[in-house]
Amino acid sequence: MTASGAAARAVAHSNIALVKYWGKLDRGRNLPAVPSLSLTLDALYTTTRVELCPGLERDEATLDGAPLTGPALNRIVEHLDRLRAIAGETARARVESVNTVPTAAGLASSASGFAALTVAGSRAFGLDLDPAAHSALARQGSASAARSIFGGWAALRVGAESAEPVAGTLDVRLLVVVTSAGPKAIGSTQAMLHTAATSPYYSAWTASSPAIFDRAVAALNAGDFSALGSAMEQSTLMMHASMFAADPAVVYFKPATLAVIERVKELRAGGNEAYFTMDAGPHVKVLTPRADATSAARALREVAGVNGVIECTAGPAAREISDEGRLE
Ligand code: 2P0
Repeated sequence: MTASGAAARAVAHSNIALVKYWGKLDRGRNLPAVPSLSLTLDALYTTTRVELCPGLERDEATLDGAPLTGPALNRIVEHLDRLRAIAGETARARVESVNTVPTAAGLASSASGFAALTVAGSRAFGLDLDPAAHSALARQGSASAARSIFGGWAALRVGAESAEPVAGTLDVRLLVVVTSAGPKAIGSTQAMLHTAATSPYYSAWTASSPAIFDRAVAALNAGDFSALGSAMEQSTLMMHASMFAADPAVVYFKPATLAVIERVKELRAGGNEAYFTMDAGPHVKVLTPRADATSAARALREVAGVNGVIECTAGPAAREISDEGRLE
């Protein structure tokens, strides 16, 4: 049994998939239908504190100071239930999370959130788990969170319980090009289930993804930035094509999204190595070698409809931190 009032705090960084996860092999266990390859980012992270409160009737959670309710709270309660089941605990918990970017900017990530909740929560419940076990637990909260347990490059293979680190020596920057604010029209979990259920292109997507993943990992191993970038663009366009063909279509593109993509292509034609990827939202993420990052960021800030560019480098693994001071 854990001592009453046990508390722990953890930080986990967001990650951006170069080769995308989109679709579930097993919905109940949340196992991915396609392999994904990601880079964990230094600048975007979530800090989470979990405190056990044995007198509490129900779990409570806040995000950036605001109480969570409804489906957002339920997802956290379900995750705490997983930890309680392993720990043999019954105590309810108070969860506080803070994101580095305002949640409303549309960049808040379930990846960093569930990775931080897993590391802080497992420790608060008295568990001493290794990264693979953290990753397997985080995956059940949100599959992309499995990758955020690891720093740098990480892969989550088809049907895998846990993500794994991937070696890579390329010195890259990831520019998060923020094109608009506001909540997304449809969340990624719902959108991927809808794509799988209605898009005739979904089977082509799942059939094609392993080869794109293999190309990307080989490019990373070889230090071939251009080959990595072109695999990255093919993965995101194929994922979005599967959504376009859903019924009704899922379209995250906005005019500014396309304007940024055009600018990336112009940069490339001008000798600046830059490649784009997009997730379940209108923002564009641009991968460049370190040497090209500053000029690319300057050019992308000038595109109409761009609100800002966040320059990121490879970030560290999720970790427990000292449970002291303000949550930030
Ligand atoms: C990814 N995305 O690989 C892909 C690319 C969005 C587009 O993982 O249902 O929140 O919780 O397992 O991880 C977003 O989906 O989905 C995501 P669930 P998740 O990063």
